[in-house]
Amino acid sequence: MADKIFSAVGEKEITRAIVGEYFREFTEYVESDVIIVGGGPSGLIAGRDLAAAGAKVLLIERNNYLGGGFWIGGYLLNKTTVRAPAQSVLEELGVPFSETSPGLFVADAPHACAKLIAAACDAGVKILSMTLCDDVVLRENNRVAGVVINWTPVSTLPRAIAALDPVAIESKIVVDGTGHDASVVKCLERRGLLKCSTFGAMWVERSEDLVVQHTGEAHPGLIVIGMAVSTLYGLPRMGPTFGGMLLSGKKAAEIILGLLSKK
Ligand code: 48H
Repeated sequence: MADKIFSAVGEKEITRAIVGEYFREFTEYVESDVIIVGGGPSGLIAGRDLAAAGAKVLLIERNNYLGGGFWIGGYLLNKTTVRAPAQSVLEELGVPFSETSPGLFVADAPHACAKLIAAACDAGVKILSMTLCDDVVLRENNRVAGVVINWTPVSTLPRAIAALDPVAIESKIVVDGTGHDASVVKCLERRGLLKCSTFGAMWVERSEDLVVQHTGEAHPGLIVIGMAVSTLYGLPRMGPTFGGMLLSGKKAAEIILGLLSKK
């Protein structure tokens, strides 16, 4: 066997590769077609469909992992469920599943989540992890035209140490996929531009239809998806079932493609 198995690459090349590629991509995506805030199931499927249709999509996630609440299905058990017709999304992603009662499908949550993340990446969605969105960019008539971000750890530092401004990035459309927090919606509420409710009690038979029906443009330039829709409009919650999240993301992608075609 040869003495050396790996190429003669040292620390400086590895550091240059990481820093160089990160900032090359960041510079390119400072201006995107769509910025999706939140890498949960609704944000990932929306990003995947948009990027697959040719849109330039940047996804911002405050954690160092994607998937949001999709890794675990409820009660900390790693099975996930969807109700018909959302099993079609599992089929599309190549996730194995079974029907446990008519119209109810169960899959391994880590498998489903990993496939969804991979599908978004394969389609061309670019991702900024450990990045917190804490404000919006507004233009004429208060149209949302981008977001203000900072590295997540900065938000945990004492103000005296981290008295620094965030940076702003621009896009034609911003998507709030931040789940229960509805973080982007709340940026507008702080300015009196949108009135935000709080998600209602559990009622699965109603909630998922309502989330998909209410998915759309809540304010010029801002599309709200997934659990953020329930928080914004005070809709009932659905508990550990994810079909509404997936179909909300897919509906949003269709709406956004329509909006982009007019810009
Ligand atoms: C950057 C942020 C910020 C921010 C939040 O919670 P999620 O999984 O969201 P959805 O809507 O795609 O899916 C909801 C689902 O997981 C769920 O919880 C359900 C169905 N609950 C039902 C019920 O009854 O409770 O993901 C949101 C993502 C997370 O990864 C956050 O870390 C991220 O958004 N995020 N990222 N900047 N300001 N706020």
